[in-house]
Amino acid sequence: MSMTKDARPVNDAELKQAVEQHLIYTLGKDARHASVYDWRMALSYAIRDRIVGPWFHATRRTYEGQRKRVYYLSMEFLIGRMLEDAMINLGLLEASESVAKSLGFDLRQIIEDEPDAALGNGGLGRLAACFLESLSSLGCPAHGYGIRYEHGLFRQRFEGGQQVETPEDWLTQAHPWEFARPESAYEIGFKGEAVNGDWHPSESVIASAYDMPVIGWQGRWANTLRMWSAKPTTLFDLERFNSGDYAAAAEPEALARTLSRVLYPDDTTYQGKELRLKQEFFLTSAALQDILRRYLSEYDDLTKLPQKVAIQMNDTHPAIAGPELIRLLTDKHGLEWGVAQDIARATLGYTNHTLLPEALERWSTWLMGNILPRHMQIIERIDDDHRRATKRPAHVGIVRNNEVQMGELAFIMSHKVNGVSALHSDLVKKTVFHDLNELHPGRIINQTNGVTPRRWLKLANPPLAGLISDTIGDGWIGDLDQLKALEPHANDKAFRKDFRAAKRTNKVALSNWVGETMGVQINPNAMFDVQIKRIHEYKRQHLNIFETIALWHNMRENPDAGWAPRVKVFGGKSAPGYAVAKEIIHLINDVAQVINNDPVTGDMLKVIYPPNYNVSMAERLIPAADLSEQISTAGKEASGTGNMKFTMNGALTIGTLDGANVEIREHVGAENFFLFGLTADEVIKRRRNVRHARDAIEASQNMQHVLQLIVEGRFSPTDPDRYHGLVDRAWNHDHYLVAADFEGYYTAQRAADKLYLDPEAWSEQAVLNVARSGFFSSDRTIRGYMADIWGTESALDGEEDAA
Ligand code: F58
Repeated sequence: MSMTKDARPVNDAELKQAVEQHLIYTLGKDARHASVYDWRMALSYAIRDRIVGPWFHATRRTYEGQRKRVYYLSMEFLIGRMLEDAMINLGLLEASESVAKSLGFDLRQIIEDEPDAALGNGGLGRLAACFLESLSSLGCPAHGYGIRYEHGLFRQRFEGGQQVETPEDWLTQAHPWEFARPESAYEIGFKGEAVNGDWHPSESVIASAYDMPVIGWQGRWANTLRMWSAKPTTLFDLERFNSGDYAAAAEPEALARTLSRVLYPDDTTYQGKELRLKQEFFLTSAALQDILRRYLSEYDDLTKLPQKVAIQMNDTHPAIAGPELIRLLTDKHGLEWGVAQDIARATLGYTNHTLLPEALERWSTWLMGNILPRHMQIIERIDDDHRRATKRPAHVGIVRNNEVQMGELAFIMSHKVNGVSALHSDLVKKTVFHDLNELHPGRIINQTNGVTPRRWLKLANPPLAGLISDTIGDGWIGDLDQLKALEPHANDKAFRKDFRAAKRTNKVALSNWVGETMGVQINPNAMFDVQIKRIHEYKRQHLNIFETIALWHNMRENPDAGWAPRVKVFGGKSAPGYAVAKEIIHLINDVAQVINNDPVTGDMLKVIYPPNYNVSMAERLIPAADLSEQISTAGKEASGTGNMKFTMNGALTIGTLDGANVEIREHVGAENFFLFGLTADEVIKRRRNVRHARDAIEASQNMQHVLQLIVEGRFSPTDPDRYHGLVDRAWNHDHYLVAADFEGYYTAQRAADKLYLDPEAWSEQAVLNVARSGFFSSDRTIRGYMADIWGTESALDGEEDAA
């Protein structure tokens, strides 16, 4: 039995009754004819009912205490499935299991029937989802604001080894976790003319709200994720409809809905995409109008806004928030320009997630002026004020080369700017914002990313979570630093045996799934070596597949050399327009085809690439991993968060000194981490030698074999020229220094082999990785944001008695 905030005890019988009632009265189904979907909906509604109490309670407490609220604006929330997460945080998993048994449905099947909400591309979107969960677990009053995309990230299939994209349709079925709020609707304008602060948009849509409650650990607090859906201002043209022109009659609706139809899947380049800019403004303006409406329902003095409101911009995607907030404060609420600018700055914070020049947002002044004419005026004035106030060098500024630099705009309009790992924040100061940092010392700070241990350890890895709780109690779930208490158990033989058994359970489960879904048999005794993330040249999946080819070649040359058996697992999607990344996918699949059918290497080496990597697949793969691949070119991966999930789940890392790998290694101990590769400084120096790749390849027999095998068509026998371009780039345009790092990587992999062959030594190191991973909880990260950026406190502190 568990107790939630609405003080209604939930026992098995009550939950069972609630499920039955929903089945009958919400779904209108007779239990005899109920499908998996029906049971899932009935259980979801029954669980959702238990969230509503804590949700109302949290809202009331926030109003009553006149508490400061955090607003997290993000174009992406990669939340994944909700049901299991909610059951776990409410302590209702066991009760649900017993209800499933007595009603005759399979709980696992129900859980897996839920579509995976993929409203994000990768790390940035998943971080936002972990943050929401931690904000609720910590009792920090907060709202997430996002877009309710009808279609999340595309589905990935492989045809002949190549990525094919199809639309994702998570909203085709009813979505039981949301509440439509048609009364919360705002008009969002575009285009038209702006004269003397008077903007008359020539187009407009309605942003209509849908709320999802986000329940925290133990059901003590719940916040809201509010997502906007675009609706037309006029439903349809009745006159045209009556005259029989049905397509034209529906035009206004179709045009408006386009705005929230699809998530942008491109994480490489920013073409001048009008729709993307409109989406960004749509989210931002709706959120700001909603924030001001809520503030004014409680207070009347807008100059005190920063005392009650903190707004965080997740990357520059909502960076139009600076100008939009100024516009609302001046044009709509009559504040003075200077006052409005100060209020906006004191309210806004900006998180930077990338240094890649091609991913830094900029919009042509023409496009900005066309779509948002009033904002273009405001941006120019902000820029002028800044120029005058700072006497900055001529090359610094928001508007440069007829483009609006969104990073500069976000920086100048924020009181704090943060990077997402220690190394990244340092590089932010030294590179993209070097000059602005000198003009505004102290504005850039670091907040190293984290992940929620509820989803990424307790939910994803029941065998290990159970073992940990049996050993040190379950306080770690809400306070991950308590994992430290596992440290002494690292040299306890009996504990290590149990630890290996937990890992093995996960590996067997994964092997069965791979067998069933892909028809490939893998050996659970082999080392599971996993690289899962978006496919990108800087993340260097090609370094990994090159090493796989070298290993295969050397195994064949010398089969009895005592190799450690391996399964190389890849997962991830390429941006649809990113040809080089797609070529890497093709190569991995081609190599898998050859290696998996080679009788010489047999069980010693397999390559697995399950299609359509998403949050749910990560929950399957990470707990089963022995080795975590974090091999980006140093200086390129802002932080990484997958790296933290693997560490928490007892995988050892093979990685470069990049992003949060640096801090992971410091925490777990250098001796428990397979390090290789150039440092960020060395990368820059090495690139100055135009022959860096050629020199490295000429010095590496392994690299020569790999490139030779590829170029002679060994993995593409029906199309031997397929990878000539790829091999040419490896020799001549190796921007990400694959060749320079190859031998170091190969050697580190052999050190991993050696350790793997000694299970006692391997598991001792793996236990230490888990025990020392407490720092990487997103609870710690959120506490940092609360203290250093938002100035907010937990509403749960001192609430123990009331709980
Ligand atoms: C990621 N960025 C970083 N961007 O690459 C990763 O190192 C970091 O851990 C993570 O953010 C969280 O801080 C990322 O995922 C995107 O997906 C953008 C989507 C929109 C277009 C530009 C890239």
